[in-house]
Amino acid sequence: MTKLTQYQSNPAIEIVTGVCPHDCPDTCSWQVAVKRDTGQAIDIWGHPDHPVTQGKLCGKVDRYLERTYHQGRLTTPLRRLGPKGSGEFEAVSWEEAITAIAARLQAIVTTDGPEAVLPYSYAGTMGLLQGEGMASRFFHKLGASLLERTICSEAGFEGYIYTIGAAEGMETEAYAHAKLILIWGSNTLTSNLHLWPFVLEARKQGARVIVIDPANTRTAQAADEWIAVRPGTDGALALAMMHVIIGEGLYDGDYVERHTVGFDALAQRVAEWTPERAQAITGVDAARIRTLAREYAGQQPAAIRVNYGLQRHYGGGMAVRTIACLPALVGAWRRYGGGIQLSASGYFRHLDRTQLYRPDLLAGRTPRRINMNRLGDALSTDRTQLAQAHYHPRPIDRIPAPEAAGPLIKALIVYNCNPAAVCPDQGAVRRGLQREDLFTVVLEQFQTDTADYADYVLPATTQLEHWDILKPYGHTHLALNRPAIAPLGESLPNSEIFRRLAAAMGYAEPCFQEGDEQMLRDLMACQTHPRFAGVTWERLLAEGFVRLALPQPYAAFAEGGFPTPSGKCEFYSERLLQDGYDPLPGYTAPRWQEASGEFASPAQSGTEAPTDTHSAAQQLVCISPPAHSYLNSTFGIVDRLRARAGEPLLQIHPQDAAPRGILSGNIVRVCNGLGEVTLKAEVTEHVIAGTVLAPGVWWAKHSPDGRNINQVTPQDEADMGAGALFYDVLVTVTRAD
Ligand SMILES: Nc1nc2c(c(=O)[nH]1)N[C@H]1C(S)=C(S)[C@@H](COP(=O)(O)OP(=O)(O)OC[C@H]3O[C@@H](n4cnc5c(=O)[nH]c(N)nc54)[C@H](O)[C@@H]3O)O[C@H]1N2
Ligand SMILES: Nc1nc2c(c(=O)[nH]1)N[C@H]1C(S)=C(S)[C@@H](COP(=O)(O)OP(=O)(O)OC[C@H]3O[C@@H](n4cnc5c(=O)[nH]c(N)nc54)[C@H](O)[C@@H]3O)O[C@H]1N2
Ligand SMILES: [Mo]
Repeated sequence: MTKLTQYQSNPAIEIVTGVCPHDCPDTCSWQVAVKRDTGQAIDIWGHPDHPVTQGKLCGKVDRYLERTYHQGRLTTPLRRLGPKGSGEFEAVSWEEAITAIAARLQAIVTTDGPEAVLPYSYAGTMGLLQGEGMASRFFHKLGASLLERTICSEAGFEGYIYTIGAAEGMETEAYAHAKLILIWGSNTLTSNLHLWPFVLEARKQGARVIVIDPANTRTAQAADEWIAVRPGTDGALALAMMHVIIGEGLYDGDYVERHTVGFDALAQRVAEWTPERAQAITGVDAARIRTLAREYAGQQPAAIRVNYGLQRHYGGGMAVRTIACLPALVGAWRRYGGGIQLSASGYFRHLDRTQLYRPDLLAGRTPRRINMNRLGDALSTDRTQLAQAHYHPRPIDRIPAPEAAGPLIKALIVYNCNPAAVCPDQGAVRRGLQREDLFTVVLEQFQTDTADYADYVLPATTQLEHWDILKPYGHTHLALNRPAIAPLGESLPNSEIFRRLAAAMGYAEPCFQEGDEQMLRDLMACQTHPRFAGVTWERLLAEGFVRLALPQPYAAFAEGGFPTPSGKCEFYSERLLQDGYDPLPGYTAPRWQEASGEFASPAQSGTEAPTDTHSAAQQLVCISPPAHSYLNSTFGIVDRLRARAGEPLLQIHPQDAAPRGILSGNIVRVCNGLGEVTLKAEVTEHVIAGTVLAPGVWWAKHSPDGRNINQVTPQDEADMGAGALFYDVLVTVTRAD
């Protein structure tokens, strides 16, 4: 008996349909069982009818009730008592908190100008309403600095768009029809679980599944083969695959002719990319690169699932841009089950959000744009650093002169985000948050690392307690979230908190009085793009989730029609050239490789593998991909999940552990010029030699010395989109005892 049938027959139970708010491609629809008499949620499960959720939640969101009813939930507004960072607060009323915050913001606007206020948010909820819905209206009216939300996917996203035109591609369901699946820079079983059943289905029909990753992840272990690649070198691998595919005439001449631009230039470019040259860079055997290229070209339809792991390096944009050329070269798009998916978010790019966000409230002002990855710089009182924090994603974009950087940030309003734990260069972020002249407000469900630095903490509702609409990035079903329970304590939805702040600031526009349901209904009513035909508020209310109006099955680009300027898949991109890049696929080395002197010149065509010195002094590349039981820092509070995650670890290969005298269980110090962190070593061959892996993201305050791995990650930008370099890090590892 399913949970649904079990509860359906019980008149004391109401079943409420909602959707997971978290930053994950799967965006699962769920059902919640609520006791009618007490209004308490007692159970939660995946929606059985959702074609991607298929009735199952992940091991984290399975625990969503534990998180919601956790004793650590914030239930009242708090005002800081102790020093910043100490976590000492007293409870105050909403009235008092809102009045004080509005007064302080008004004062800052008067003395420093509205750009001295910085909103800081990411994807604690991906909801359109509780994400930026009312918040955007508020900050647009204020004229605050604009935040460029670059922390996750921007480098790869931009790279992909140069080649394909938009973040569109294979639909998740199509993977079941592939003959070969390359999972490239993604740990599907951890971070995109609901893709896996489709992969298994393909496998049942004989497909081979290959994982390309520096770590032998659970996904790599479950696959047919693990191809171990050095971090940040995937572009070289893809170039060598194209070398073989073109050199051996394995490409699809007809598809190339009709649906791509720049083949001749591409052929010339990859001619120099022999597998031997790629071997020296990537660590992947040249013979294996050859057979991989042949398999990939020959096993059609061939599918690639590329994700964000490989673009958290300098050169990550170019790497994704290069990999995205592969399907068109071999004509993989022709058949359902072939192609590539980075993200499905592009399918929602026609969702009109102008009425929701109201950019017109800027009233002609063009506030500076701040790169969220450079929060440390943005909060600095040094104007050169503040200037660095201005968004400058492309080579043609300029950093302003220090005197033109604008006012110092005097107020930081954080919601849906935990920057003190998740941002690069934690030391710099904390120095900023410590500033006595910085006024910090944090909207949160829990007393996070960031909330510890707040002047005011405002208690926010969870997904069980508010309305929203979610736009997924791993499939094409828009979903509605209905509140299942009343807000806990005095907590309020983000939307209501910004509504109250707007009122206290004296903002008179009627849009600041609109209620949540009305905002969502209006959002759906104003959609005009054909993809939203039939995707209505009424259907969302009745069905919970609705697929975009796309054909089903949907074989994207089977007949070309790429949303690029040329309408074709762009091997050669004029737009890249205009933006200051190489217009052709190429290899942009990661920072660690340049810094360590390996392959300083990408043009050199060495055939030797790098000399592995294995000395204790040798620096190692440090990557910190998601821990299985966590979702960034969101589930760090849930005791059972924290117990499952164990302790903050550093996985290190035996060849690197031995010269340092490191054994499993030893405490190790991981440091570089930015900072240091103490972790427990796990000696394992599941990560390649020369690379260490620290699963993230732990709450800093749950870590031994109150710091996490972001002590050693840099603020520097990737080659595209001003993306983060979380995995392009060199560290020294030593025993701490
Ligand atoms: N359980 C869980 N699920 C999550 C998250 C979480 O924290 N926990 N986070 C969510 C979020 S915000 C996001 S953005 C997505 C993240 O989704 P992904 O970006 O797909 O993240 P991972 O699944 O960790 O995959 C990254 C993989 O890339 C590998 N990798 C690192 N560097 C390189 C490289 O240079 N080349 C290659 N080929 N591989 C590399 C890592 O070892 C890791 O196995 O997942 C979402 N889902
Ligand atoms: N070293 C390292 N650092 C990383 C990464 C990595 O792989 N390695 N991954 C990066 C990536 S991909 C991402 S996306 C970022 C994610 O960074 P964040 O967006 O900060 O994500 P979380 O850490 O999950 O924190 C989200 C916070 O939002 C809160 N929240 C959830 N819902 C609501 C709500 O409705 N209202 C309010 N007010 N708050 C809410 C949660 O309680 C939680 O504290 O981290 C990045 N940091
Ligand atoms: Mo992310």
